[in-house]
Amino acid sequence: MDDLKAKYLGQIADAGDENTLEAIRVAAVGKKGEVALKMRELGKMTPEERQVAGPALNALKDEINSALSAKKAALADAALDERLRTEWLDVTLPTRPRGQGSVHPISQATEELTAIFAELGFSVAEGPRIEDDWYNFDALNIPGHHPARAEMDTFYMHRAEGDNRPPHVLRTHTSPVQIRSMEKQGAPIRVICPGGVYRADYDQTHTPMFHQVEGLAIDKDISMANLKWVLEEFVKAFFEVDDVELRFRASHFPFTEPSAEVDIRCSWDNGQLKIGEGDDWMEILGSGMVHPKVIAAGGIDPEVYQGFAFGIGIDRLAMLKYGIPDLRAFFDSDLRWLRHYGFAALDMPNLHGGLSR
Ligand code: 2NL
Repeated sequence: MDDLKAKYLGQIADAGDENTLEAIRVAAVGKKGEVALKMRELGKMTPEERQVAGPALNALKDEINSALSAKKAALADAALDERLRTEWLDVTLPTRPRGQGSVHPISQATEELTAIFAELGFSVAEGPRIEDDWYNFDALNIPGHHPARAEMDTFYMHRAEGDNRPPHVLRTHTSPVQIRSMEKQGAPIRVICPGGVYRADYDQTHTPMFHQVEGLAIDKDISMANLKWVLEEFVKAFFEVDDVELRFRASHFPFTEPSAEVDIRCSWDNGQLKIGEGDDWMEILGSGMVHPKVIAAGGIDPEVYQGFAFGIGIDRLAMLKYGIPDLRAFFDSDLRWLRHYGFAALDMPNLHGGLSR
């Protein structure tokens, strides 16, 4: 038995790959392997001999099996080490200017508006796209029975069988990120939250995933006047015009009171959009003073602090600014479209260098 043990442990130690290891396993501890043959001889032994040989054979079998699995793990480790050594990528290398990739208009618009709000003192916050219903709804003053929940065409995610907690949702707006920012940072706070959001809706003007930027400013004396100025500065900078006129129309959102939808003065001549002049009005965003319940949900005292918030669709902003007619093409990954509407990489928008060159 000592010979058997020495032979097989030696072979296992020398094995260089999994196939060899499997062959050793079959020969040693397989159904017709050497250990099994020895076990068959137990029947011919005296009870006294059997009492010694039986446990010894079982111990041998165990020992060979654990040597096999240890070696198997070591081979897998070595294979992984080898892959990590050979399959690597230096992500710090400069890109090769092959003229292939381009920056998607949504990324471009996001970079541009981030640069504008940065100059206005807003930082950027991001958060999870899979949310629980407290952050997506309750904290925003949208209770369970509220029609807004149904109107939002929410994507719900099933819990595991037997888990009766409310389902997770794909966020329907980026407001949850602002609730999380309030919780984390407290007041005063000025953030924008750009990112992808989800609603079960698909037609000419709706895609099930789209992009939104929401803004939030909370401090001790914030009013609608501050909101109006910030939005005017934003619209002027984003559309690169010297003057704009905004029109605030009373509206309703559960998370703001009062609420206003905001239109900009514009003209559409021969399909050509001009911002800041003309006799038309175009709705571009929703806004209002943050509801005291929402401020409290963010862990801030609404008796001391108040603020404004707004929400803008990034995809539509990009369509308007860059003259892109069809929303759905945004998400087709058509290379010809991307080459046509895409922007040069490494050409980061900023206010002194110009936003979109
Ligand atoms: C729209 C409306 C809006 C907000 C979003 C917001 C977020 C917090 C608190 C209060 Cl944490 N409000 N966001 C406010 C008003 C309007 O979006 O139609 N967007 C396209």
